[in-house]
Amino acid sequence: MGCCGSFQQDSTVNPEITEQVGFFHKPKNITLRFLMLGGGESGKSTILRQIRRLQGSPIDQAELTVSKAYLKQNIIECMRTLAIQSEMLATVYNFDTSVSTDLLLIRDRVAKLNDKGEFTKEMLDDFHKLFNDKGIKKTLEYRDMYYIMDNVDYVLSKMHCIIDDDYIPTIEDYIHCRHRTAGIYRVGFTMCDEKNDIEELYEFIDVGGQRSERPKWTKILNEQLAAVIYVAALSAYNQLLFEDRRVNKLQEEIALFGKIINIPQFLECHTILFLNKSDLFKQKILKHSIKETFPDYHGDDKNLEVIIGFITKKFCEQKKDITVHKTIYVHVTCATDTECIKNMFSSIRDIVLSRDLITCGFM
Ligand SMILES: Nc1nc2c(ncn2[C@@H]2O[C@H](COP(=O)(O)OP(=O)(O)O)[C@@H](O)[C@H]2O)c(=O)[nH]1
Ligand SMILES: [Mg+2]
Repeated sequence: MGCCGSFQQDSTVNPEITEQVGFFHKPKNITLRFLMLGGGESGKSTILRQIRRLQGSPIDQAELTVSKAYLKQNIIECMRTLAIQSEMLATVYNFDTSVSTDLLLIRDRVAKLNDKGEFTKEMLDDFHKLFNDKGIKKTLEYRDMYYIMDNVDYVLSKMHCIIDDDYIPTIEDYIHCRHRTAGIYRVGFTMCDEKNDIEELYEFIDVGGQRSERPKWTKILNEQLAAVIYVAALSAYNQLLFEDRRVNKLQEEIALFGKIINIPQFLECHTILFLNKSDLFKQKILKHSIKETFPDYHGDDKNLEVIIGFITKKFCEQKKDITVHKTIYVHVTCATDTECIKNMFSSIRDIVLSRDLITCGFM
């Protein structure tokens, strides 16, 4: 792989200097535009942050600083959820999730917090005491029974640093920070091949995934795309949709994929399916059988490979017109793992370049 840089860096190249140093050979341009689609919280923005981190579209200090406010909100929201659920699980299911009596007042205080409010040192004290309580630890173990953000372990393990006034979030913090995407967000960067004769201009389009955000997707249907990247969370197989607690999240992702793959404007571009959150999926499958969601699964409910094959088939069966030849490229990913996204990026680059170079007559 050759050089890379952001679009902004490119526009500052001075043509005179370029000529003096003898770059008479101007690379050909190829634009590769990717549209990232999928339900809310499937991991689209996390994947894009990883790609930016890896491909020289720098994440600057200002962005990291902004993420601090969201990390604080994430911590408050997670602690509030744990406080509410510890009481709920104990009352409704008689689970051993109640906090010790000396923490009852703190639990009630935390259960009433507003995540948009200020994060004070007193709150950190409350969180610290509560988080070390046996009942709250048990509540976290039952996390599949209620909604809590997937970054809960990460943000709570860092709460002491994040509250510090002088602390600037690291790139790793930024990757794990949950901030709901609203609208349409574009990221661009350039790369050259080894011989420096083809300049690849990449553009990734990220969108909000919640039902309320989806009508905005029509604005981008007519863009010239190299590929649609559809991100679905494998770990959602036993979760309910945030927007409608009657709907299974993975079933909704499969149905949504069906709507997207059959849109006529997308028939000409590549379709890449990321089955994401494989780390959470691996842990979960040991405790909850896939048969609870898919009674038509008759295989071994601990065999990851077979289960993933079954889920992949569910997605691929959504293509309605069997006369249209279309390969769906499937990758199992963990968006918080940088190495995994590095391999995935190199493989999607291979997929789109081999076809685009053929159609451009370079091969
Ligand atoms: N453990 C784990 N968490 C993930 C993974 N991908 C995303 N997340 C977390 O899931 C939450 C939602 O991710 P985000 O990228 O905002 O989803 P989006 O709504 O599709 O853009 C965030 O808290 C991420 O840190 C993954 O592969 N594994
Ligand atoms: Mg997002």
